[in-house]
Amino acid sequence: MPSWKNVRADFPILHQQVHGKPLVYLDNGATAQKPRAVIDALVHYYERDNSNVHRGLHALSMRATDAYEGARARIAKFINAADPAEIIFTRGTTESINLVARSWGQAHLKPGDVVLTTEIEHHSNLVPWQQAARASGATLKYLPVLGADGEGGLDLAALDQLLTPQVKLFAFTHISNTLGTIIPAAEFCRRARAVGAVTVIDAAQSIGHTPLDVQALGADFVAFSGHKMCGPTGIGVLYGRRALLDKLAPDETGGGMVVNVTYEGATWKPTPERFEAGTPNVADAIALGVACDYLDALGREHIAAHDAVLARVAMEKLSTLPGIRIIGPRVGAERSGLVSFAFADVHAHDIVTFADEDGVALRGGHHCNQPLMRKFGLTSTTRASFYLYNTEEEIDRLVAALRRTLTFFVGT
Ligand code: 7TS
Repeated sequence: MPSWKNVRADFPILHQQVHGKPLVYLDNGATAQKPRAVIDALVHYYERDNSNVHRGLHALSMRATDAYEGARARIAKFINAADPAEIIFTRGTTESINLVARSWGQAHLKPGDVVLTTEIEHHSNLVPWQQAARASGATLKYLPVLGADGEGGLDLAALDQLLTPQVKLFAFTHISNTLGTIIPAAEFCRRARAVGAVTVIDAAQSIGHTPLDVQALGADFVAFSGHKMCGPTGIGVLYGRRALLDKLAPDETGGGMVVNVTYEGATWKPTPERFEAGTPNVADAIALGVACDYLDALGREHIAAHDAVLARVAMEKLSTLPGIRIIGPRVGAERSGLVSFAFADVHAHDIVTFADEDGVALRGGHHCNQPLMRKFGLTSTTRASFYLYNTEEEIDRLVAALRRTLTFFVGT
């Protein structure tokens, strides 16, 4: 088991004061902080190897190409993809999902087909499917979430009725960014496969927090962002099963993804290059490979256990606050390392502002889950989201900040 206190030393940004108080960073669901190794990889690349990839025969270009393709192989290993060609570099989860929605959607969806998603999706795994359905004439359906606060998880009984042979694609999140619910992704993939539906897993919130094996999950496509797993912003991945990717037309075209171009037309390179038009984000891809090394050295199973402890402690302590409404799984139930809550008389933005004065970074808003918020009769929640460098003492700082806020606004 890693020493979590020592882990903090790897993250330069954590060692600062905010408004005169030591920073407590609890906004990891939005983006995670970067360890020194990842920052160093970026500096090293720009100081020594910066060059365009796949194009030059000079030493720097070859070094950059080797490092870029090495990162692809490293990430394939990180998620146990069968083949590095199944890793397509994108800007992040949002772009990865859009790529599938446009490329796969255009080729496969027609009127009468159903795209199935769930009521708990982030807008990035919802709006692209609305667009794909609109463009193709397919129907979009939602697997409901149970309970007035989503505490019942997704409705597994409804899944039987909804997963008909008309369903061509089932897109769902692995971990909800607002509820903290962990979805039984392997079971969903198995049930989707039984009706011939392609699966898309939004792994934005799970990739850096729990072991993820695309083959064990049986997923067709998996989307994630580097910045939520200690990697840089601006880089993410679309994993796709080779057999599916090889049949898929590229979404973006241009330099780097073509074999032969005439004035009349062009032919595409094989997977994955044909999905990476233009100069790729070389530096950030390389640094993402280093983030994989960093997380694997700690052990993602240990990170998941650490998250679970922090979630349990936070749930126990937060539930003692007067008037708190916690959404998602109840105290004692399995949840990921994030907790969203609301108070009837205090707006989330006031909570976040007060907590910030105490050095505690939280997120308040709809968390890109507007339809879900509306279903719960809320416009916003406050969210504390934990990661490997957070401690139980920081949860005490969070609770103290919330008590101060409540005293100011409601006098309790
Ligand atoms: N899917 C989920 C489940 C997410 O939590 C997010 C980002 C995305 C997709 C989009 O990822 P991106 O890297 O392409 O932006 N979630 C959040 C959040 O909860 N607060 O800020 C960003």
